[in-house]
Amino acid sequence: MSDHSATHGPRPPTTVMVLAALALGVAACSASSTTSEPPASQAAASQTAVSQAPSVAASTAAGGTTITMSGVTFSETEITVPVGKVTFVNQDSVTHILAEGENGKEVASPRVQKVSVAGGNQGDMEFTVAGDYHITCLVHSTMNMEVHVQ
Ligand SMILES: [Cu+2]
Repeated sequence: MSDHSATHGPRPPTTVMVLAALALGVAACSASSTTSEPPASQAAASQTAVSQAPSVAASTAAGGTTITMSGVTFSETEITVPVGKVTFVNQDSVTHILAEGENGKEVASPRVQKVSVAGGNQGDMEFTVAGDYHITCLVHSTMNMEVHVQ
């Protein structure tokens, strides 16, 4: 008879090491290099479109750019516009809440006031400072676009 030595030793806990590495990777993703101080108390009055009748032909809004939201998607993923307002036309039946941010989350110090646009309505975002903006919908995190203001 041969000698059956013990071959069932404890296995090394490799999964624990992988998890630790993942945690370190996540923690290293916080980069904060912006030192700008936005005038937060400036955009308080933007509800001026109450008295206007709902005009469907919004593609030629005077002095502005129009983005259409349909099928829970922006009509453009990236636009370049002058300083001023951008009009968002909601052709969906659901409300879209537009804000500066990404993936459904507003940035900590937004430079543009968020706007809630009910289904079938339209709303404006006022871009008063040149720069690059990520715009997202606080209701639908998959709605993301970029606005380059110059
Ligand atoms: Cu939305």
